Parts: sequence; structure tokens; C-alpha cells
Amino acid sequence: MRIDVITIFPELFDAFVRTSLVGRAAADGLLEIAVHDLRAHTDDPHRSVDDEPYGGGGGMVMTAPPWLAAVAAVAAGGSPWRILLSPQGRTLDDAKVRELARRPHLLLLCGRYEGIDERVAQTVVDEEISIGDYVLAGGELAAMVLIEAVSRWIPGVVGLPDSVESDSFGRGLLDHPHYTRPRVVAGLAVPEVLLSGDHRAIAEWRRAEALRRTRARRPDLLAGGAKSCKTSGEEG
Ligand code: 4HQ
Repeated sequence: MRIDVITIFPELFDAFVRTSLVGRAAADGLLEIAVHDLRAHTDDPHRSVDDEPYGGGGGMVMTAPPWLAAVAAVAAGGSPWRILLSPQGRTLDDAKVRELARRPHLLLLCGRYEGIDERVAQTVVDEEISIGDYVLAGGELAAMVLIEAVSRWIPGVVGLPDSVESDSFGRGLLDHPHYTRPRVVAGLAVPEVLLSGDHRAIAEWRRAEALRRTRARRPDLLAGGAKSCKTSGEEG
């Protein structure tokens, strides 16, 4: 998979693309990430990328020409799925993440200020995506969230295929609790069943805990009809 990013702050991605899961995926040749500076596609001496909004009001708006030039240059020779990170987009969820992970090439547009001239979205964007109902200063962190979530679904990136599927949302449920050494922390012991060596009992306990926590914390996930949640009379 290849992911291109266009931003006025390419340096924000430096540590991110070299570290942890994403860095390893890149090192292993499973994911190629290229970050491009929007200002390379300006033609004035000040390399300006913003201007005052038509209609007045506060703040500045990113102008269309650098974006059109940058998208054309980055997309040249390929046909990336072009995504604008924006609060006006559809909210990212597990289904969307999996869908995006099946695409061979993404191009992420990260805006700043009040946003980008609407004609960019109208002409060179395939889809607008939001990572949640709150306002960031720019699309860069949203792009990193999307990249990290998508990367986990690229075959070979997460060591055990099972752990991708069984993580939160893999089964349409929240995750069960996890424990490691020491056996007692702040007076709290690890649940006995996890020390029993009875793998069937452990699997049942984990599923019951996942279901119980989902009912308590995110009943909206169950209302939608979770994949392994067809039993209705069960409670932890
Ligand atoms: N942004 N999900 C871009 C966001 C955002 C979000 C704020 C992105 C402002 C210009 N992006 N601009 N939420 O809040 O993706």
C-alpha cells in the first residue's frame, strides 16, 4: 500500500512514519508513505497558501491553486483515492478503516486555518473523512490517526492476524480487560480464571466481559447488531 500526504507541516510526520507499527510496516516494505510540502506548489516568493475569506469573517482560508497543483503532481502516474480530512466528512469507523485498507493507494489532504477553498473538495477530492466531532487545528493528526488505523489491516503488518480481528470492533464489541504480572496490583488480584489454564473457560470469560462492558459503556454498538452477539440472554 502507498499513502501520500499533502501538508504545510511535513515535519509533523517525521517521527510518526519512522516509529512503531507504521515505521515497521514501512521498513518491511508493506507500506510506503510519502509526505509532500504544499508550499512546494506555490509560485509566489512568499509561498503563500492562504487568503481572506470571501464574505468576510474571521480567519484565513487555504487557496485552491497550490492544492490543485499539489494533488495533480502527487497523483501523476497513479490514481490514488483522494481523502480530505475535515469535520464535515463522514466519521471514521472500523468499517471505513477496513474499506480504506483494501485500496492500494491513498492521498491525504491536510488543511489548516479555517479550511480549504471549497472548490478543492469539489474537484480533486473523492471523499471527506472526519475522525470525530471536535475541532483540530489541522488535518495532520487526523491523517495520522487514519494511517495508523488503516495500517493494522494491511496483511503482515500486525504479527498475529487473529489479534487484528479480535481487538475492539473486530467482533463488533469492546475489548475484554487485559492483565499481566504482577498478580496483585494495589490490592487487586488477577481474575482466577485467567490463571486456571482452562482455555475454554478463559475464552468464555473474555467474551462475557467484552459483552458486559459493551452493554455498560457502548450499548449503541449492540443495537446495530454485533457479529458474535446473536445470543440475547447472556450477561457477565
Ligand atoms: N480539522 N477530523 C482540518 C478537524 C478534523 C477532524 C480542523 C481538519 C480544521 C482545517 N479533521 N481543518 N475533526 O477538526 O478530521
